[in-house]
Amino acid sequence: TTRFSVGSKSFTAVAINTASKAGEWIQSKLGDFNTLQTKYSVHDLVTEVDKGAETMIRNLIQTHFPTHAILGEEGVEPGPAASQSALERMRGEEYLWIVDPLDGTTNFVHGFPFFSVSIALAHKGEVIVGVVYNPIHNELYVAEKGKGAYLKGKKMRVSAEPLLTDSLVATGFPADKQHALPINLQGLQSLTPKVRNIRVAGSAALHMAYVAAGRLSGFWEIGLNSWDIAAGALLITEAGGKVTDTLGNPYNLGVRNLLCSNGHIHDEFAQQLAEAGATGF
Ligand code: 2AM
Ligand code: CA
Ligand code: CA
Ligand code: CA
Repeated sequence: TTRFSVGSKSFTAVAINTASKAGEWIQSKLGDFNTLQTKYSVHDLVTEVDKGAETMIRNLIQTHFPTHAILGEEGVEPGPAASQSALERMRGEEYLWIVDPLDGTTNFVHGFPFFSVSIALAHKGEVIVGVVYNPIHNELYVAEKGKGAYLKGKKMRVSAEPLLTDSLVATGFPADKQHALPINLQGLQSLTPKVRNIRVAGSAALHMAYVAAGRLSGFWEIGLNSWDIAAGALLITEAGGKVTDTLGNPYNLGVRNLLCSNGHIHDEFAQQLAEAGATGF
């Protein structure tokens, strides 16, 4: 057993293979899915494709690593309380796979081509492998702790922008319309005049991959879950960026109010959110 493998079985190879298979299947189901239900609220959608992709991912991981634990969005009751308690139950596991089978379900449902599969592996609470896959662009983002982050065989590097004013940043409109959304709208109002522009494309994991790839200089969102963030967090740190909560505390699996960036704009970014009273609730 090494840090990244058991015998000849590489954790990273399994993560890559699994994300690819799930992503291709998801893409094949675009415009061709049946069940559509709402979960926690009318804005919280789930399809048979979310569930099918998670089952596929669980089966593949279990085949290779039967002793590892798996935390996946569709294996948890809807809503923030259940999501947090599921993480608290499982975060002490030696090996924990953290899976969002389809990040960007609303986009998938509408045929808006911006969604991803996110798979992370944590060892004793620390993310050691992170993979995000966008099947539409055929872009697979891979990071291993201490070994860098890669896109199509090329090492990724965060953007060099030193100032918020020259930065393209992204956010998400949280599903929690009562608490998180009003706070994020406040943040948006404060940030928009301070940055070059803002994008809100609907997949937290993919936004984070874009920060790692230097296509965005920062991203923040209130009220996310561990499976939205875990893989992207390693992509960004391995690409030289910074991942914290909106108050600037270092990333850990329990972070829900996320701020990530190229590092250079991080303090200015955090300060703007704090001044706007938009760091969370
Ligand atoms: P999802 O598509 O996997 O549900 C968009 O702002 C981001 O918020 C996406 O990453 C999306 O992930 C997530 N999201 C959507 N609905 C959510 C909900 N009800 N609770 C928490 N996160 C949600
Ligand atoms: Ca969801
Ligand atoms: Ca998600
Ligand atoms: Ca999801």
